[in-house]
Amino acid sequence: MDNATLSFSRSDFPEGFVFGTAAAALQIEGSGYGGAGPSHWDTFCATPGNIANSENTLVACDHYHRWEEDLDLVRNAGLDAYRFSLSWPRILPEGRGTPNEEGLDFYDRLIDGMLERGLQPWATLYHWEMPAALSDLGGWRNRDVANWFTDYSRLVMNRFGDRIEGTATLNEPWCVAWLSHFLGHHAPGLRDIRAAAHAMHHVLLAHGTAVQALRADGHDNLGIVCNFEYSQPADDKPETIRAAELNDAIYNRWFVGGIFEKTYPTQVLEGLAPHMPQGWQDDFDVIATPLDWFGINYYTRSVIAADPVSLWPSYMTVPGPLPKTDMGWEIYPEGLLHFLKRVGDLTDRKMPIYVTENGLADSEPVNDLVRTDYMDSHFGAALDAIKSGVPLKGFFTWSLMDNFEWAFGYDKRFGMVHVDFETQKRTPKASWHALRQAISTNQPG
Ligand code: IFM
Repeated sequence: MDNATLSFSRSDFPEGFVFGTAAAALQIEGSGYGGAGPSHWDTFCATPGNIANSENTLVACDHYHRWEEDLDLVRNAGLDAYRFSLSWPRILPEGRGTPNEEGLDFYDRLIDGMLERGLQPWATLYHWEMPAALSDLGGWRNRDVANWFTDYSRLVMNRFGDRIEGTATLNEPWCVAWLSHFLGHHAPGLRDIRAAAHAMHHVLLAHGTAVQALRADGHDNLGIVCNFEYSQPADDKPETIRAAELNDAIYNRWFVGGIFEKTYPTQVLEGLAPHMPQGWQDDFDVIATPLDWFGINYYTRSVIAADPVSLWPSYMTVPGPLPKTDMGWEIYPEGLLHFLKRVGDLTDRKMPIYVTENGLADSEPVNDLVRTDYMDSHFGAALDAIKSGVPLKGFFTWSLMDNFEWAFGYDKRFGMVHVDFETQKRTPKASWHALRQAISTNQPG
C-alpha cells in the first residue's frame, strides 16, 4: 500500500473536536435479518430499473451480525464517535403498534458496544426507511406522518436516549422530499409536484413535532442533518444566475429557512405554493423549535443552466470542468467552507455545527489516494471555517465502509474500509490508515 498521508493532525483542531465516521442502517445492516418489517425501499428495489444491477438491501454489509468487527474498525481508526441510524421498520415493523424486541435488542447491543469501545454514539432517527405500511398511507405526503414519526422517535429515545451523545431527527430532508417525490430517484420514486410540495413541508413538520416531544420527555442535544450542494451558474447570463439561485433556494435554503427563519424562499413558493398542504403557513412555530446543534452533509457542487423549454423550475445540471468522483460529482472543497460560513452566519455563529457527512465514491479497493486527497482538502476547509469563527465542533467522514449506495447499488464505494460483498471481508484502505495516523498523533500527518 502507498503511504497516503493527511496534512493535518488532531492538534490543529480545537480541544474536544469530535472526529467520527458515519453509516446508515439500511445501507449496512441487512434488512432481511432480525424481524425487520418492509420499508418503501423494498418496494423501490423490487421495481425493475430502479437499482443498478437489481440489487437490494437484504444482506448489505451483514452489519447486523458483524457489528462488533465494524465497531472495532471505528475504534481502531482512533475515532471518537460513530454516527449511525436506527431503522424505523426494524423497530416497528408496521410503522406503528407493537415493537420488534429483536430489533430493539440489536440497537441495545450496538450502542453498548460503542460505549464499551469509548465511542460516542450519534444517532439519526430517520435515514430514509419509511415503513411500507405507512408508505401505503401516503408516507411523507400525509400530514399524519408528523405524529407517526414522533411516536417512533419517542419510543427510540425513551429506550436509548440516556446512552446517546447527540441525536438528529432526520437525515437530508432534501433527499427525503425533493429527490424522492419530485425527481423520483429515491423511494418512493414519485415525480409529482404536489407530492413533493407536501413532502417538503411535512418533513419539517415531523422534525419540529418530534423535537418538541423529545424535549418534553427530557432529551437534549437534538439536531437535524441537512445536505448542501454548491449551486454554480454555468455562465454569467442573468437567466443562468437566476436558475442557479433557484436551485440554491430549493436545495440549500428551503429547510434552513423553515428551521431558522420561519419562512420558505419566495422563488420556491412561486412554483410550489399552489401544491402546498392546507394551512402550511401556521406550522412554522413547530418547525422552528430551537435546536442544540446542526449537521451539514457536503459532497460537491452542481453547475446549473437555465432550461427555458421545461416547466418550473426550468433549470438543468450541466457537466462542470473540475475533477470528478466515481459519482460524477465535482470535487469542490470551497463549497464546504461556503456552507459552514453560511450556516454559521444564519445561526449567529452560536449554534454548534458538525460536518455530519463528507466523502466520495472511488473504486480503488485499497490504495485510495484520491479519497485521501479529498479528505485532506475538505478537512482543510473545516479548519479554515474554524479559523474564521464558525463554531464547528466535529467532522464525520462518509463512510466507514463500502455499502449500499441507494439507486447505485453496491457499485459506488464510499468506504474508508473495503468490503468484499461475496465474503464480507473488511479491509481498511489507505485513507483509513492515513486518518488514524493524523488523529492519533499530534504531529503533522
Ligand atoms: O450514501 C449517502 C448517504 O446515505 C446520505 N448522504 C449521501 C451519501 C452519498 O451519496
